[in-house]
Amino acid sequence: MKDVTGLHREFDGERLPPGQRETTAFPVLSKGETPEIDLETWECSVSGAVESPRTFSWGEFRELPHETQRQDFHCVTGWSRFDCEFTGVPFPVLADAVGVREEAVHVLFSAADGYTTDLPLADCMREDVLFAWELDGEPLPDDHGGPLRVVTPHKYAYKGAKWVDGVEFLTEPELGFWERRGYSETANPWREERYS
Ligand SMILES: Nc1nc2c(c(=O)[nH]1)N[C@H]1C(S)=C(S)[C@@H](COP(=O)(O)O)O[C@H]1N2
Ligand SMILES: [Mo]
Repeated sequence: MKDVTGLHREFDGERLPPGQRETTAFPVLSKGETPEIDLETWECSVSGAVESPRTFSWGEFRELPHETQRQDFHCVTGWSRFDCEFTGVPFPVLADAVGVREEAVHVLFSAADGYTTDLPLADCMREDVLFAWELDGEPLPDDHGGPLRVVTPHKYAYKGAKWVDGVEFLTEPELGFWERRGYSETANPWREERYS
């Protein structure tokens, strides 16, 4: 299994970012209710500044090349969970499947509960940014974003949309749900970029 729990070194930080405490529980943080999602009709649309915009059915998404990684998870409210095992599709694999155009600079993720979050394209084009459907060897629990969520181990976890069903490649930045409400656009845990 690929282990990316050492990625804090890239950011000149300790494994536990400043101001965080480690928890072995996995709290649920959602802005509202957990949406009901039917895999028969589930679709994820990939749109914007790409060569071949398309939607993926659940079966199509699961056929993309995928892998399991050991990752740490840092919530902006102050807890970190070490050694999560996520299985899914690395962001660059999805990007490759649609062909990202040169004008694309930013990405807006959207989700079935109306949540959105945004990141610069360069912050997404990392093998450790996963579209994940498994956690610790089990299907991703509904409350944690099942059937599919994004995980961003190099950012606070609000950058990872649970119940993700849209990925839009943008030519200009656009703010997501929490980013519009004062959370940091960059969200680097080792610099404690919590608020903007
Ligand atoms: N769709 C969606 N994704 C979301 C959220 C949300 O409310 N809706 N909350 C974010 C926040 S603030 C955090 S900390 C993590 C929490 O993930 P967890 O509930 O699996 O711990 O999901 C992020 N992704
Ligand atoms: Mo959060």
